[in-house]
Amino acid sequence: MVRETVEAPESTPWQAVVLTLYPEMFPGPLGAALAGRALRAGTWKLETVDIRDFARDKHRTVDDQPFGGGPGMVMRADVLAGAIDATAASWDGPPPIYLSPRGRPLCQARVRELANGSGARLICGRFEGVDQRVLESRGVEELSIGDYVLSGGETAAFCLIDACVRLLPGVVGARESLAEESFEQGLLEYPHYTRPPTFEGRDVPQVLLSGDHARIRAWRREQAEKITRERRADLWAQHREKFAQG
Ligand code: 9D3
Repeated sequence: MVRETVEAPESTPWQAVVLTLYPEMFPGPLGAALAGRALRAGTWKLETVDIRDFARDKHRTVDDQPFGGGPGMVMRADVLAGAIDATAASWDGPPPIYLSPRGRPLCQARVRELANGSGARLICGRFEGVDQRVLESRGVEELSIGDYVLSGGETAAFCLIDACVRLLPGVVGARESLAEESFEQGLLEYPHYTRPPTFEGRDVPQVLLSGDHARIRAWRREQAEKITRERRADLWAQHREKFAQG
């Protein structure tokens, strides 16, 4: 009988490559807690590339004034292209991602796709933005983390990487993943309580102490729906659509 040798899957960890003018900001918060533990365990790895290393002049210039005028500076296409291309040969993951306030909003579905792949190559901008031509020529995807203004892409990169890493196998326990599935029905979470039963005169809702698990489940569901309706009309409409009864 012929038996093929079944090799263990080549276990190359999920990889984040971050192109930035501030490599000293990394791993930063990703070196602590859940993500930091997973980093030290070899579940994922982090590489930073200093974009300034790809400047060509003696002043190591990475930006210039915008053609057409206007405020601020723009990151040069040639410098950024050099940094992207230097990381391309060893990369078998998706096209680079530019974290940008004009990107499509990052969502959990995209996070899941990225976490299921081999990694993410992230470009962190500073200045007003980067030259449009390098985004086009290198097939760059643009992602935003929300409608507020950051001072640069690095903190957005922390968010994206953190969201991916916690989905990698073994990073978060099975209990939490199950809890997440119910959250993915598209509702915000119900309120939580623990000891003491009275805090500054405020009692824990009686139902949670009743031991009646059907009533507790119904109460939590009610609360989740109420809070979603009040805070997130957009999520609520989506939820109603998905679970419409006729
Ligand atoms: C006045 C025009 N500004 C756009 C709102 C210019 C501008 C402000 C801030 C350009 C870049 C930035 C830096 N922001 C990011 O790099 C960024 C970001 C953000 O500011 N909000 C949400 N998501 C992201 S992802 C990267």
